[in-house]
Amino acid sequence: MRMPTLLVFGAATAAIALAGCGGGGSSSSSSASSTPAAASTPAAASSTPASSGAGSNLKISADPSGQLAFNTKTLSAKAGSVTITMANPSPIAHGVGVKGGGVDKVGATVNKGGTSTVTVTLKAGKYTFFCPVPGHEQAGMKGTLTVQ
Ligand SMILES: [Cu+2]
Repeated sequence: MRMPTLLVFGAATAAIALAGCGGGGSSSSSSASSTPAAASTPAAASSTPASSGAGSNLKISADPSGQLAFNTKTLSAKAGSVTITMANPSPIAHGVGVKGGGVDKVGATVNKGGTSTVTVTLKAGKYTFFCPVPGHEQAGMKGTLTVQ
């Protein structure tokens, strides 16, 4: 007498469990359809820094003793907007520019105490940052900017 009762009870439990699974499956598929909306939120958030002028901001300086050199030969930045700001503590006028890969842009040439800034939009690759004052790049006032 007990055995059949347990079997019926067990079968009913299994049926309820299956129904529960089916309901759960349909509700999870509806939550999956809301995923694109959730995914668009990070995308909007990531566009905010770009519109606010974020990007790579690199700071360098000219050699303070008057050597035709920057204080670094290598810079690295993330792809996108890249700004290089060069302080000039040198008695010689200097500036900063970026070239390579079709890019060729220079900032102002500034005297001692000034800053030269150049902003470019770069894809991944290697570029050259240099001083646009005639003769300075040739004398070694340049370096490699690696964009990733
Ligand atoms: Cu220079």
